[in-house]
Amino acid sequence: SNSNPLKAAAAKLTEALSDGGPAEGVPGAPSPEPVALEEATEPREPLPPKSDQGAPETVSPTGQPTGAEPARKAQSGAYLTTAQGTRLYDTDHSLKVGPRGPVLLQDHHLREKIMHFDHERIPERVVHARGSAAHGVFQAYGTAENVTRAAFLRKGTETPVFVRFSTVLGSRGSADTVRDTRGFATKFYTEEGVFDLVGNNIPVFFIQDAIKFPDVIHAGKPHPDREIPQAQSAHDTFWDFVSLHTEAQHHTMWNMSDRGIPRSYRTMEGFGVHTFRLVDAAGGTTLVKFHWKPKLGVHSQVWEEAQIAGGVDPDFHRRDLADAIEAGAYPQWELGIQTFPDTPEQTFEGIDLLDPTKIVPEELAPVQPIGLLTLNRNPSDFFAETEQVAFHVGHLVPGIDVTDDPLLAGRLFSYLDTQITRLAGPNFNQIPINRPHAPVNDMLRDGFHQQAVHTGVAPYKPNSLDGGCPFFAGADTGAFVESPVEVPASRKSREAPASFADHFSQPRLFWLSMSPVEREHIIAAYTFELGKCWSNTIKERQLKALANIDAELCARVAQGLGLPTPEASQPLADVRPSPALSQIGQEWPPDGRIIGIITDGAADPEGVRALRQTVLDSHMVPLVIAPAGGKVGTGTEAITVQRTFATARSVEFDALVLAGVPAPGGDSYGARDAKAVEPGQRQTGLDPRLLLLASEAFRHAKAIGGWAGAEAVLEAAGVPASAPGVVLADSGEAVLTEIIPLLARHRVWDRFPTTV
Ligand code: HDE
Repeated sequence: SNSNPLKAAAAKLTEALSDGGPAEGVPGAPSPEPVALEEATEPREPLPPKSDQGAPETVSPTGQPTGAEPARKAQSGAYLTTAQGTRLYDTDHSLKVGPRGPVLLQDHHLREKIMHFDHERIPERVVHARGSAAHGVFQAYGTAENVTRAAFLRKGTETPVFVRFSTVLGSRGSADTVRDTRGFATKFYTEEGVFDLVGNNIPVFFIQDAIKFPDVIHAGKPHPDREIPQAQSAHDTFWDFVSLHTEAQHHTMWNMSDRGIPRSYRTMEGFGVHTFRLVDAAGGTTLVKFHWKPKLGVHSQVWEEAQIAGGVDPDFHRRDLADAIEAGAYPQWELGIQTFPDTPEQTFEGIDLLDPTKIVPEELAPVQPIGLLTLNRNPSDFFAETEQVAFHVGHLVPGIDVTDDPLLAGRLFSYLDTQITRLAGPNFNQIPINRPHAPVNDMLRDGFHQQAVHTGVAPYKPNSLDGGCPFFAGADTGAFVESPVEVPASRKSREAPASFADHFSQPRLFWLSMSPVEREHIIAAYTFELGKCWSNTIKERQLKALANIDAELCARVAQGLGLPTPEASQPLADVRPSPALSQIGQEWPPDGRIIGIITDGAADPEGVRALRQTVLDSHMVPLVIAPAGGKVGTGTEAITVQRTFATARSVEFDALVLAGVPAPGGDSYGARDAKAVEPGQRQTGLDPRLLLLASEAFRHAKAIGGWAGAEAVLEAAGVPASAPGVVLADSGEAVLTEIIPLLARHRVWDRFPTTV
């Protein structure tokens, strides 16, 4: 109504000021009274502990509330303000001389707004740039109490956690669905300080010594001249390196297996990779490997799905994680440990525990569950939380210590160092997501982005001016005490132990542990990736490495590449397979699986509604798919269409159920949108997008079915009623009853033709 914006703003301001403006409470606990210095040269009684740096002063040095509660600082009050808190009346027009300019340099709001924008980006992580995260809780079973004194592993203890999943090679904006290793990093905010378990979804690594990390990453990243390909290993430099540097063959084999293309972050295992050393209350030590076991089982995409999802939904995993948490389907993992006696050799059954390219098969050392992780809250600010979280393998708590794995040693340096560039200074531990929940009383001072307003005059030890504060803890008062491990005397050298020289026995163990379908996938993956290489020398060299792993694997890949099959250059290792490595064979709860319910919008709306409810009652997620958006059914019973033939793609669904068709040959699923019909598909009279949905789901070995006339539609899509995992019944619920046991094994594996 008031056309003059200045006047309107002034009126608003007057109104706000007259009633004191909206109430803006300053949250946070009051900080302890500052201690006045009485006599600077006199030692005094010990000071009370300094306020926790983890919660910066809510009172400024001048005694005013600072509004320092970080999460809300930027968003308090009803009015738009400058960064200095001055209220604004316009943010759409720069200050000009008249409506056509010129723009005035004195426009402080314009300059502040643009200056801040210009600096909004921080460097992405040099590896693991693409990720997503969630908050949760870790509940300890108490089963590790006999091997570690870590307080957060005591029975019943609940510890807040923040978990970030990631791919390794791609940039921050790259697709989730690429073939790659996945990061699985967990920050435990324990009462004894932060413990970070910075793991991957693959239990071995490409290299045995940290000094090779820049080499493997330079080889895996896009080619330096054209910067392609993005986020994947299917290129010459990667295969050049791993074929020359054969200790990478084991990790590469896992990448080429289904583990390289997870179905979801919720269905990945996690591994600490290195061997760690646990310390019990009496100082006794045990060597361990950490495992995360997903409650929903380990499931992967098939390669064609991953490729399609990369195009239609590059955020496939990010969306899945956030949606599941929002829906209340909280993902869970059990933390487990494999334990080994801490002998001077640090080997177990002949396996060098300090070699990060080796696993210890679960059949030799079972994984013992020690606690449960539940992710139950999505971040509210991606940048503040997911992007700024800083993990570090050196964030350890009493009871958990490192070993001499040379890869781990390099990581212990790297994870602090990298934050100096990424988070621009040494005070990244004060960023809210990185703050310990335990009291912090360090003597680190100053530096860029210092948030704390410290008290006291003596940030050094020993001191008398601060009464000797702060004091040392002992092992009995929760100090982190390194276990006094003996280091055998030797001479300095740049060399690896002889046990690190075996590069082929474990990739062979992995290969032999796979089911026939999984072997087919591995062959196809090597053939695809090497087929993307340009240099025959590199392909031939990688085939020679495969020849040392398995003759059949090598021959099949060579055949796909059109190259001769080389002979093995050394005898093949005599290994016993580890059935635990296969993803196929076990059964898992169907919880959280996504069931697509296809309806033409007209036929049997009551049946669709009932099926949808049954899916929900079975702890799964129904998505109703119809030719167009809107509602199915009428009145209060109507249900919302969540995907249309234009937006649905098979990769999203774990199973598809097709609602009945009124009469055989009826046109209810007919192609209404003539433009959607592709040449050659017109003759069926059915919408080609529907046929694609069904045929893809069938090809990817998903359970598929329908009721009351669905058979004809499925036949037209090339889905024979007699094929395994095709369920036809009288009602949607009857179909679902038969589909649930199929989902337990994730896919209808019998549908894959296998030749190995
Ligand atoms: Fe990392 N790694 N890494 N890495 N890593 C980083 O730290 C590094 C390794 C892993 O979600 C960086 O903050 C070196 C193994 C995860 O924020 C950097 C070596 C394993 C994440 C770094 C390794 C990992 C990282 C990049 C060889 C599995 C993402 C940004 C010695 C056990 C954490 C950052 C997140 C991130 C260095 C090897 C897992 C540069 C030098 C082995 C999950 O510090």
